[in-house]
Amino acid sequence: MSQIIEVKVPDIGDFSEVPVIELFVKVGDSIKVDDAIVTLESDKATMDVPSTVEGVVKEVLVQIGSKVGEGALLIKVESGAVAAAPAPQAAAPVPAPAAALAAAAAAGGGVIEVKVPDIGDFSDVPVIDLFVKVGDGIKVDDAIATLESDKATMDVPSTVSGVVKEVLIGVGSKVSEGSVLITVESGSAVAAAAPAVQAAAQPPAAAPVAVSAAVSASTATAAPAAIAAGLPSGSKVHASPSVRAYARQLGVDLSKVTASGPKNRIIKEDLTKYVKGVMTGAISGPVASATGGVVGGGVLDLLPWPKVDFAKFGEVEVKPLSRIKKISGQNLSRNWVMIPAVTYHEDADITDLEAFRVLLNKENEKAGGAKLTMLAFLMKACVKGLQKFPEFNSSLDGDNLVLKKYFNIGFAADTPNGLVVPVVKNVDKKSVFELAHESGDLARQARDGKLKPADMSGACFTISSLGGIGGTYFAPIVNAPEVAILGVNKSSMKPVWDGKAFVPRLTLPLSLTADHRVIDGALATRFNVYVAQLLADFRRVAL
Ligand code: CAO
Repeated sequence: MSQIIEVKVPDIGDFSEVPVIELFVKVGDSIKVDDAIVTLESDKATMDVPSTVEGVVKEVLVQIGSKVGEGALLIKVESGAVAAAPAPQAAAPVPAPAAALAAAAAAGGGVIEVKVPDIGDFSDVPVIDLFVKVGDGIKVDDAIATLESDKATMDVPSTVSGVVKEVLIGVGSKVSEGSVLITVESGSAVAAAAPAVQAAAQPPAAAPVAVSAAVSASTATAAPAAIAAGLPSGSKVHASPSVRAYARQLGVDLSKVTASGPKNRIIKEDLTKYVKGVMTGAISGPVASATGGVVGGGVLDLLPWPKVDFAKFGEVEVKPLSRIKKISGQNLSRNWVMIPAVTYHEDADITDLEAFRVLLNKENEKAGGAKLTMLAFLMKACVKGLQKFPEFNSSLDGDNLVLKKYFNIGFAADTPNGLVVPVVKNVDKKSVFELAHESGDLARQARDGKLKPADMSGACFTISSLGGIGGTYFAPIVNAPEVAILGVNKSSMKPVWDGKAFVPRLTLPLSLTADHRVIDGALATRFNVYVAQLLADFRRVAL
């Protein structure tokens, strides 16, 4: 017996009012299960909505440009006897694990394997986050693990409710479609209720993960395992992979965010609201201690990363980012977006200082001592600057400025694996020789990948010296929660007017980037002028 079945937009994550950009069916068409009906395009992803029934299209209720959300009616289909769907919504094919659950339910509960569903063209995908352990109670849709391919991060949700009996993967395991993740003992009560929930609520088997993958790929925020491990896992919260990735990018602990989405899901707007709350001081949280102050809401509405098939234009090689690059990339992005930073330039006359350094090095060479570097002199001069202008030795914490009474200087070190920032502690209490020795030692350890976390923490101010390489000026990015960073390029001889004639002077280009919320232009320029004076006549450091 034939019947008319409505085909609606399934759960498409956190999207609503999504425009239809392609329409594949017209009245009279024969359609099969999984045939695409429309393509929807959100600001993050394009996704096909497949048919969940077989039959003949009787009515098409959308057109290109229509805006739809979950539950919007797309088409009506007259299904013949072939259509298996007993009721419109229940027509969605039950994913494989749900079918297993149904079987278990029929048997009055049991141990069910939860496997990796269809994840598109990915295989041997590493697990970067694991949200469950043996003994945990788990519900349908609770995230079990996050997988990270080279293209996307994706959460695998549970398709059953019950108690986790076995966890067959760990962080770092590689999985593919069909790999067993966990086994769950479903109670008979749970099992009895679950099949109906599954059939009604689950979109077609391939849809959730495929859509999520597209979203994550387009936002291009695959979270490095190290960062994910460093942040609270958010294991008991519901959020799509794109929202999780966005939260990692912003350094937000999802368990602190109030959910407003369906089934208590955290949606992007919840995250934005939380971050705005932190920025304005209405909520205290990790973002506040990292940045403080107020950031305009628009800043957070990031556009998706452009996705280009480069191979279309020529040969390419795909090389994974190093762990250091992934971590520093996340930090740099946050600091670049969230700090209203301005860079101020100054030239320091280091003619006499360089002559003094060369002289000391000659003497020292004879004595077999360590080589004095310009970096060591710069550290000493900067600490004098921090002492004279204490705002430079501070960090924002919400509405407060934390002024530090110790003087630790970080310095950017270029290593084969990326940029790291070792920290020399208590620079005010050390001689230039000691600073040269210690910074040289730390730079060596950085290049050998031997720095410990303690060697890279506690900095008050950072120096980024490109002087050994070249360059004229650059604009370094403030290393939050510090409020300023000094960039240094290669010194060069320049003609300087001494009132009567041009004289050759060795000139060191300085580029100071400062957080404008703490340091305004006048203060920044005073700092630069003072440091340049110290470098021009280093005797002043002793005063
Ligand atoms: N002007 C001219 N010459 C300079 C100079 C300057 N400002 N700074 C250093 N030099 C010279 C040194 O005197 C040395 O010359 P000699 O070998 O003849 O003595 C040579 O350049 C190499 O110095 P170096 O850079 O190896 O040593 P350093 O102590 O000055 O710097 C370190 C150490 C760790 C800062 C450096 O090796 C490094 O990694 N720099 C890159 C930092 C970076 O990537 N910053 C950008 C971060 S993005 O914001």
